[in-house]
Amino acid sequence: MKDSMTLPRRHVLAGSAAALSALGLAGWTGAARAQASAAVKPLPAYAGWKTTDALIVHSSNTLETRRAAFGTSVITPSNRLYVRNNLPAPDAAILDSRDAWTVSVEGVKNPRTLTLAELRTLGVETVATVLQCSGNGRGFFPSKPSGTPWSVGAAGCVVWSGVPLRNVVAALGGVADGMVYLTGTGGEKLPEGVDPLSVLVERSVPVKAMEDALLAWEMNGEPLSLAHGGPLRLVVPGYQGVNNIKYVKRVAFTPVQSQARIMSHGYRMSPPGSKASPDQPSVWEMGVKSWINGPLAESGPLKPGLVQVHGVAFGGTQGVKGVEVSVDGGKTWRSAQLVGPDLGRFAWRQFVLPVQLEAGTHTLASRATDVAGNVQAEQREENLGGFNNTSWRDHAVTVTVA
Ligand SMILES: Nc1nc2c(c(=O)[nH]1)N[C@H]1C(S)=C(S)[C@@H](COP(=O)(O)O)O[C@H]1N2
Ligand SMILES: [Mo]
Repeated sequence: MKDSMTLPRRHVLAGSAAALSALGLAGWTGAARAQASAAVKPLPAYAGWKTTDALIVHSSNTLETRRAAFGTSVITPSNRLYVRNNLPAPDAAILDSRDAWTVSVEGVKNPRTLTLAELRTLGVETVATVLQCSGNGRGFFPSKPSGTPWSVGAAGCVVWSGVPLRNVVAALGGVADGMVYLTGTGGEKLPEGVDPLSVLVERSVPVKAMEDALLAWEMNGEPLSLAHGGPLRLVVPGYQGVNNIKYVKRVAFTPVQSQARIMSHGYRMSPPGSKASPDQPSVWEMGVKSWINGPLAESGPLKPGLVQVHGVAFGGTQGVKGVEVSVDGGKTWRSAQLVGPDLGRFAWRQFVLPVQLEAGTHTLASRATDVAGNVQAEQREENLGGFNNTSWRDHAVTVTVA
């Protein structure tokens, strides 16, 4: 571990004891160990500032927060937050002059292109939100849908600062008549030789989402990083990650949904065995969900006695009313305590329940209820893409006490 103080961590970690212990493989030997060590991929350059041992690198465009790395301080530190890019991240040069970044606002009475400098004059608001990929929990689908097999770590709770979109819209005369959707377009350079609509990151959400939306330039107290959409991001609180458009270049109020493939066919709740199509529900608002972040099996056997079962719970666009915890695989439940600051209805709440665990194997589960009375589902809703997994059963953890 000493070496890692003097050398960049990501070079040292590949194949090192630290990397294996981060994987929970400290006790492994031989072929399994060699294989696991080969599987430790370095962080991609645009996210090289992140904490290597807090993250699982699925690919250069998909980084997942380890379940044990969320901590218990509500906010997910930026250097531990997951990353998901559908296209390669833009060149870092787009951050060289942040204030000169432009966004075109269309489908309003007086459409216009504004610079980030101009946006800063229109207002500032701060909101804490759960940012979660709609594929979070896909790894629990027995049907093995294609796409990253995320466990729980394609999510985090972060604080955004920026201008409320409704302020911008008001300054431009209001939404034009007949508009039904709020459509955001990403500013990535598109690969050549392909139909732009097949790769463009452009998403539509119902126009009512404008009320809570921000054009954000700051995350967790720092100028927005390239990895998370800097210099400017459309944040749609309570909506699945894909609707939170990074490097946003265009915000349009539109009568119809975007024709981009990522909207028309991607991220649809397609029944198993069907084909994705635009008439199926899109992944928009997040459902009520919770999971346990400790204790976890990967930390090794627990000692008999008092254990603090803790985790996170959120309700999408609704606040969390309560969380129950089961230590017998869902047969019986007890109310956990919500702890830590309440950062509003779009943030997650931490919960904790002290329990006595005797020697044996225990399946721990959590089940959240939102303020509207919606209870976290027991079972996932099967679908082709492995989206919207809120199943408390899938998210249960089994620990050994010895
Ligand atoms: N411009 C743009 N915005 C995007 C994406 C993208 O590829 N390009 N990915 C989306 C998806 S699928 C998710 S889950 C979130 C991920 O946000 P993060 O990388 O900041 O964690 O960004 C969304 N916004
Ligand atoms: Mo996503």
